[in-house]
Amino acid sequence: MPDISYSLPARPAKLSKVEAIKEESRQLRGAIAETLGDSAADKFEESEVQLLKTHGIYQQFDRDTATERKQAGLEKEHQFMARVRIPAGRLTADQYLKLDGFADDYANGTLRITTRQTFQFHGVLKGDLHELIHAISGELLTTMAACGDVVRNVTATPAPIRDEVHATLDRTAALLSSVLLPRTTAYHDIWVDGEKVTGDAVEEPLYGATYLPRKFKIGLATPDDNSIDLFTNDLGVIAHFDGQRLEGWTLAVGGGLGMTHNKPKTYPRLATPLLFVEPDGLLPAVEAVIKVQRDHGDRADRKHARLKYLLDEMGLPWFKARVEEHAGRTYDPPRPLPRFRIVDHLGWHTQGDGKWYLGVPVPSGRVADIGDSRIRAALRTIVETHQPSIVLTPAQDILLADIAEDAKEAVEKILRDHGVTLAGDLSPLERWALACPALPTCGLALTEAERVRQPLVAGILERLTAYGLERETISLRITGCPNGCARPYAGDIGLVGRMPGYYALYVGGDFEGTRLNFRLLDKVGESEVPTVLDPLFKAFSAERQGPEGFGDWCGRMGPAHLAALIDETMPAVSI
Ligand code: SRM
Ligand code: SF4
Repeated sequence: MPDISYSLPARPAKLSKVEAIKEESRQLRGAIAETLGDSAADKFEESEVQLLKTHGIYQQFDRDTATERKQAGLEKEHQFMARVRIPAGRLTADQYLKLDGFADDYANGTLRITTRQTFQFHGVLKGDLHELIHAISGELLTTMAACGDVVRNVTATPAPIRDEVHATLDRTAALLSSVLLPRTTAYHDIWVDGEKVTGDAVEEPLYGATYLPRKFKIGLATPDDNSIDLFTNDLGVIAHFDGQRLEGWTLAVGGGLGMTHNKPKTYPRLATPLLFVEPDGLLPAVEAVIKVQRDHGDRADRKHARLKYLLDEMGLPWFKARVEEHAGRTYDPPRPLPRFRIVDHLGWHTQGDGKWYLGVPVPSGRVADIGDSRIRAALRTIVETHQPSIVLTPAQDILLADIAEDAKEAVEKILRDHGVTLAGDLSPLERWALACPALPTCGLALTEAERVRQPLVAGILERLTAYGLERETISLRITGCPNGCARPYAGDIGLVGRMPGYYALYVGGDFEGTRLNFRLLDKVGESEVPTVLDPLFKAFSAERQGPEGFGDWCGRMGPAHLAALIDETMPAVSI
C-alpha cells in the first residue's frame, strides 16, 4: 500500500493577486459592465482585464505601432481578442457563416483557427466588444470559459467519421464542455441580457468562489488518432473501444507545456496515465480530478499553479487517493496503452455514410484573404453553396464535412479559383507546420511566429530537399515565446521564441506526440535555422534505421551527438 498520507509543500501564505481579484469579483463581474458602458475609456483596468479572460476576452494592443506611438507620446492602440468556445471544433454551416460575418462587422476581417479547435477574433475595439459577444451568443455559441482559470475548450479527435467511436468522442466533448461551464450568471447578465449587471450569486458547486488556481485543459482521443496531442492536456481522456463498443476510459493527468526560459522550476510535461474508469463513470472521475487541483493547486505562484506541478510534488499515488476521496470510490489502474498514431485529415476522406469530408490547409489557422490566396472568400462560397458541417482541427486547419460525391469537383474548383493551395500541393513539412499568433497581437511574444512560418518552412524544406527528404513527414512547430501555444515541445522540431530574431531549437520528440523533445540550441538566429538543421538532415538521411522518423532519430542520437554535428559545420552557433 503506497504511503498516501500527505502534507502539501510549504507555500507562501500570500495568494497571487489574481486570487484576490476573483474572490472580490462577485462571481466574475467586477466592474466590467461599468467600464463597458464608459465610452470615454478604450481599455479596462487590471482587475477587469483578469476577469475578462474567463469571459473569453483578452485585452491587447497593436505591438507593431506601440513603439512609434510611445515615441510620439501617444497611448497604445488598445484592442481585444475574443475566443469562442467550440467543443471538438464542431460548427454548423450557418454558425460558420455568422462568425465569418462578425469578423468584418466587429474584428479585423479574419478568423483565426486555434490549436484547440476554436476561433479567435482579433483587433476588436472596445466599442464593438459588447455587440460581438452578444452576437456570438445569438448563434448558440459562447466565449465564456474559453480562457481564464476554468476548464477551457474541450478538444477531441476531429475526423467527422460517422461511426460510434467518433460520435462518442464528439458527444462526450460536448457533454464535458457544458457540464464544466461555470454557473455564474455574470456572462449572461453582462453580454447577453445587458440589463442585470448586479446579478444574484449562484452556487458554483465545482469551482467554488475562486474558481481554479489556473487554466485547466481537457482533450479526448483514441490511440488511433492523437491529433489533439492528448498528453499535453491537464487531463487527457483516452477512449478504449472494442470495435464500436466503448469499454471505458483511461484518464491521464499532468500535461502542460508552458515554461519560462532559464527558470528550471517551470517545464513542459506530458500527462501520466492515472486510472481506468468504466463508460458511465467518466463525469464523476473528471470532476474529482478537477477538484483535487482546485483544492491543492498552488494559488500563490501562477507560474507554478498548473496541475503538473502538484502532481510532481505529491506523486501519482497521492493524487489518485485524493481523486478517489472526492469520487467516493476506488478506480482500477490505467489500461496499457497501445502505440499512438496521428491521422492526416487534409484532402478528401470518406465519412462512412456515403458522404465525404475535405481537409483544407489553413496556414497558421488564419482564415483571411491575402493577396492571390483568398481562402476566406472560398470557404464562405463553399459553405453558402454546399452547406457542409464544419470541424476546426487542432492543427489549425478546417474540415468541410457531409459533402456528396457529386459535389466534390465543384468544391475543389471553388478553392482553386480562389488561389487556395490544396493539401496535395503541399510538402508534408508545410502540411504539418504550426505557428502561434505571436506578433503583433500577443502581449507575451518575444519573436515572430505566424508571420515567419512561411519563410521558415521554405528555408527548412530547401535543406530537406538537398538530402531527398522533401516527402518526409516532420512536424515543425513555431512559437513566439516559451508558453508553448503551438505545442513546440511535443513535435519533431520546435522553434521557441527566445529574444527578438532568435529561437531556441528543440528536436527529438516523436511525430505521434508521446515524447517531449529536448532543447538542442539556446539561441539560433531566424535566418540561421535552416543552416543549423542542415547537418542533422544530412546525418539523418544517411543513418536512419528503416522508416525511423526525424524526431525519433534525433531522440536516439541524443543532444551531445547532434550538437557535435552542428558544431563541426557551424562552430559559432550558441548552444
Ligand atoms: Fe496559449 C497564453 C494563444 C493554445 C499555453 N495563448 C496565450 C495568450 C492568450 C497570450 C496572453 O496570455 O496574453 C495567446 C493569445 C495570442 C493572440 O494574440 O491570439 C495565446 N494559445 C493561443 C492560441 C490561439 C495559439 C494558436 O496558435 O492557436 C491557442 C488557443 C487555444 C484555445 O483555443 O484555447 C493556444 N496555449 C495553447 C496551448 C496548446 C494547447 O492547449 O493545446 C498551450 C500549451 C499547453 C498548456 O496549456 O500548457 C498554451 N498560452 C499558454 C500559456 C502557458 C501556460 C502555462 O502553464 O504556463 C500562456 C501564458 C499564460 O497562461 O500565462 C498562454
Ligand atoms: Fe503568445 Fe507565446 Fe502563446 Fe505564441 S506561444 S501565442 S507568443 S503566449
